[in-house]
Amino acid sequence: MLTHCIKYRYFNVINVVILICLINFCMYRFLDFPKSNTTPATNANSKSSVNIIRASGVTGEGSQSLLTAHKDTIKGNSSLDLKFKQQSIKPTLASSTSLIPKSDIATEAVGKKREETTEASEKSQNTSILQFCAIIPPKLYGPLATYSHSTNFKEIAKANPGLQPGGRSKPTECISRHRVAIVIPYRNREEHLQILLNNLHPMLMRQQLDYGIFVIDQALPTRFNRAMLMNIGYAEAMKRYNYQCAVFHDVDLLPENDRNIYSCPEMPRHLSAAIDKFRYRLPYAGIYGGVSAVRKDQFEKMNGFSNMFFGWGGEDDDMATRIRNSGYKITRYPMDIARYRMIKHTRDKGNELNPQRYALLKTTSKRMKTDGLNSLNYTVQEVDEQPTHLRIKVFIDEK
Ligand code: UD2
Ligand code: MN
Repeated sequence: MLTHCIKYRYFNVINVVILICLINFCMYRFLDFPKSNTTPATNANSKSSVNIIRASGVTGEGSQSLLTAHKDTIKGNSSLDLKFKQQSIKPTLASSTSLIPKSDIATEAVGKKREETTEASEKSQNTSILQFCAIIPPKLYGPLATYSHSTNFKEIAKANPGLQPGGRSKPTECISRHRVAIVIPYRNREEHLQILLNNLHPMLMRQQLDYGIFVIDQALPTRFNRAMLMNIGYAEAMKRYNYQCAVFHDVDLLPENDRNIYSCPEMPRHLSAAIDKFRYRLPYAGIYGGVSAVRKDQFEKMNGFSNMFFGWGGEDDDMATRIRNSGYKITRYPMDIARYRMIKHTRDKGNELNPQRYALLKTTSKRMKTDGLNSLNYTVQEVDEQPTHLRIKVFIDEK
């Protein structure tokens, strides 16, 4: 009997074990209960990390770095390695904006640079060490409305705080990348000068230039000589400061886009490519009149402008030949940026059409070595420091 009982109990125990196994199997198969915690940690982690990326809606560059971090966690890298990896993924402008029109890329770049500059200026305030300004100035507007009213020079200076006597200015928040002498050939056009300066100063300040404005005023009675006045302006400016380049600027041209940056160019730049007077088109391919910029070393290699063009016309074409002969090329910004409005005017007395201009243009190549900066001869009659510009009155002898 005892042996029977033992056998029976034994049988019961086996039955119970089988029953438990059966119940367990059914629960896993049909009810999908959690697996035991002996499952490898890697699987669990990878699933939850990917879910985090999707759930938080992070896409593109951000998700990429998160994903990299996640993969490294799986491999068991240290958090230091992770940080390094995340930082080494940098967004590229091209990849993130490939579908945006070119003009908008410029805006985008300006925006990005603005952030950088803010950061830079904050840093500089903290450490009191100034950094170079951003390559693309952060506060540009793009297309500009031009002001046509003439205001006296004092008022213009008042409206542009930070302007130093003599028409000097440079950014205070960073070190300018460009030291530019703006040279204006001038005689008896005060209203135009007021209008120009009223438009120019705010723009040049936004462009974060270290600049000075030199108005070279030709005394009567000699015929007007625009090119020689520009040589004089260049020479006088260089005596006063270590400018890197010069912008030669007609008094009656008002810029219509502040992305037309008056910076020192790699190659001579014709800034006034599109003028309302010429229906915003180039009248001819080699035109170089109006507003142009040139680097110091290049201007000196060309021996500056000619001193021999008295009266209207030809001096700009002579310069275009000098540029070519010196191995340089005239460059221009796009036509929607290099835009100007010319203040309406008639031909000035003392600046009549120069009948010798065509004959002179035939000899540019021969003449340029001896006619220019190295043969410049003039007398300074007056130096007049105005709040908005330095006016230098000069006498030129017409032999
Ligand atoms: C064109 C050119 C200009 C120059 C000129 C021929 C363009 C846009 N402009 O201008 O650069 O080549 O032909 O010489 O291509 N000025 C005075 N007082 C005067 C006379 C002239 O201040 O009595 C100055 C002033 O800066 C003026 C500049 O010289 O803007 C050119 O003279 P313009 O305006 O009479 O000549 P314009 O408009 O035909
Ligand atoms: Mn003009």
